[in-house]
Amino acid sequence: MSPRAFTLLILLVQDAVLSARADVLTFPILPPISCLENHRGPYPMRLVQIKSNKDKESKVYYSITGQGADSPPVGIFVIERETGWLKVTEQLDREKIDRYTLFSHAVSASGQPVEDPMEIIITVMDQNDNKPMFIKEVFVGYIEENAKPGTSVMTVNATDADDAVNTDNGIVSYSIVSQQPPSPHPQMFTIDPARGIISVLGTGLDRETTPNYTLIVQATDQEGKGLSSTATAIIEVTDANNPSTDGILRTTKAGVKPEMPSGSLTTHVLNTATGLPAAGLALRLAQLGEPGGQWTELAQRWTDADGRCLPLLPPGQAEAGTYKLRFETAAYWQGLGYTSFYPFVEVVFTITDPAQKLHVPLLISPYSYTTYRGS
Ligand SMILES: [Ca+2]
Ligand SMILES: [Ca+2]
Ligand SMILES: [Ca+2]
Repeated sequence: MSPRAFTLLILLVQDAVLSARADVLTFPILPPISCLENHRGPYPMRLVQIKSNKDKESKVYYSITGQGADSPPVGIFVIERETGWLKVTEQLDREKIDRYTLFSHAVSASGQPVEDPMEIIITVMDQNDNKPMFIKEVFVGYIEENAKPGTSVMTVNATDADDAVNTDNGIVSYSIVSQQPPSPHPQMFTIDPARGIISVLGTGLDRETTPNYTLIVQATDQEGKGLSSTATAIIEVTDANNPSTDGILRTTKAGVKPEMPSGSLTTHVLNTATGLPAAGLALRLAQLGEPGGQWTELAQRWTDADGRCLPLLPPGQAEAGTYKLRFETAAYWQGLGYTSFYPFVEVVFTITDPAQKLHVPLLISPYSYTTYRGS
């Protein structure tokens, strides 16, 4: 039999179906049928009518096979046995399945095939139903205090589940929403909108006056015009004389003496729900006794308006060992009218080199916390 005898008639073109350029399409040149995800329906919704020319000679019955028809997810697509109307029975989700390959079959009343099976491809068209999502809640970067404008600091990344090939629904654009503190300039950093690379914009980075910056970064899809979400980028400004956190003192210029090592332990607490310092949060430092495993409390502090407190171990008082910082997070959140999932947060860490400055920040929301080794 000639395959050209099998014709496909696009009889109903709803806004869910946008592919048909002609009303009658002849096998084997079948363009994909497009169907919009999240279409409101009502369901079942007619897509196309399949028709065999053999129906002039005798009664023809239609059926479909393939993914979404008789293999999982079964029953997304059905065909009316006698009329050949192909229908979609429920809303499609492009992010789950973006393309279905079905085969239509036509048989006579006696069950004999009257046509070769015909391939029908249904592509699911995208709607912008996913926000960009940062791969982390908090990103941490380091920059040397004498870094020149243009020096890159760190990269932030967000993903978007939507289509970034045929639409801009999945194309993410990055921006900086805020910078804390806004000194010495409110725009000390800039971000590459396409790549998420944060780099130095302003001059005057100074570890002594501003040891770190908190940026709220935003990812917006549709190349900056669509849905958005935010994350926190912490930038630690490192000492030009001691740029690393490995505890090795280096001299950057000949004849310039490195700073005297000062063993001190500091922290700061940031509320990532607001991007602002967490003020009035109680914390305690304890040291693990060896042997015995008893914790001995060494210091108690409250965070100030900048989320900071006096050094927990003043210079010269650190010794190698295991320490624990306990942050009273529940009381802090309660004070703001929130319930915290974490009644307190304990960060246990090891000091191996007492001469090294150590900074242990904590970033909190009612449902998450992050800590990292600062400098
Ligand atoms: Ca979807
Ligand atoms: Ca989508
Ligand atoms: Ca999107």
